[in-house]
Amino acid sequence: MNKRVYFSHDGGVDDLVSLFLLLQMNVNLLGVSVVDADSYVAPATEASRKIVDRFGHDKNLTISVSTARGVHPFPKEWRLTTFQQNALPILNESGTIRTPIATQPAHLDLLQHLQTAAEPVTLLFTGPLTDLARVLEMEPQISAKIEKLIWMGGTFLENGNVAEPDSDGTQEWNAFWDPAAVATVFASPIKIDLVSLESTNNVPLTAAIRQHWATYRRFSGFDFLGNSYALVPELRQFATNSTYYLWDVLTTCYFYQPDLVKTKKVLCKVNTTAPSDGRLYQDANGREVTLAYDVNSTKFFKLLDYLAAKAE
Ligand code: AGV
Ligand code: CA
Repeated sequence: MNKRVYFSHDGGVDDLVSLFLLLQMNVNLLGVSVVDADSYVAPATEASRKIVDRFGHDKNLTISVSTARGVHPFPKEWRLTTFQQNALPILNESGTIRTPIATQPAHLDLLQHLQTAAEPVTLLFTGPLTDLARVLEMEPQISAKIEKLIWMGGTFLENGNVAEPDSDGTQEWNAFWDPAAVATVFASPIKIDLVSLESTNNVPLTAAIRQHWATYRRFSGFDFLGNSYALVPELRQFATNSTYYLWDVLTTCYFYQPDLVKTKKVLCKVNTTAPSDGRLYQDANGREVTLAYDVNSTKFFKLLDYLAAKAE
């Protein structure tokens, strides 16, 4: 298996862990871009470069930086974890960064990778869709170069994961950050796989998984997982707005091993009017997406172990 993939992430703990995991997979990772959404983009970019240096098995990659800014910014408390993750000693042992920053901003970097690709490329997005929407607006026919989009975003559940005064609580955050971008991408002919809250709600961060990573901390991949997830709260007595799930990590593992989840086809639209902007809803006249709605968590955690053990 050697899938060709371009990865766009937004610097959260599970975004950066996703980059770490992608680097352990037997795939052709063409490019990586970072968005200033669930992070601050400068430390998120530095951390990405250091992860490629430390865990990239000498892959040559450049990291591009997005100029996009959200309609509804993420809470500062969540964005701050990027500074801590970027400061982890395991990423800073050498004291220098080798992996370069791309000369072009993220949307142009993505466009160039697609234009020069000999075969269609899979897009893996674990943050908002702004840069893809920009590319589609600039060059609509570029969708022919996109094998499919795998996106961590959205939900059809009654309750999303946004708790903000200008929201009705129905949205998932990556969709809420830039609802118009979701509408632009949905209006394109691209094939879309959604890893939404339906499936990610089944994989919360727990004390048991923390303990598992701690037990194996003598291996650098597990140490990186344990230290990264030490920055965010696990599920305790009940789910709160801050409870962390393995959202992006499930999405990245689904890209590698699609049989981890159950999927179904859904016809849908996105709302772009406040206070429901960013809400997905089923509609017989909507566009088709493949929705992951359940996950085999035993298989999922087995793949995580396999990948973490491959790191050196
Ligand atoms: O909505 C999930 C998305 C994922 O891409 N992000 C976190 C993941 O990177 C936003 C988010 C929702 N709830 C959060 C989030 C929380 N409690 N902490 C940090 N980020
Ligand atoms: Ca994310």
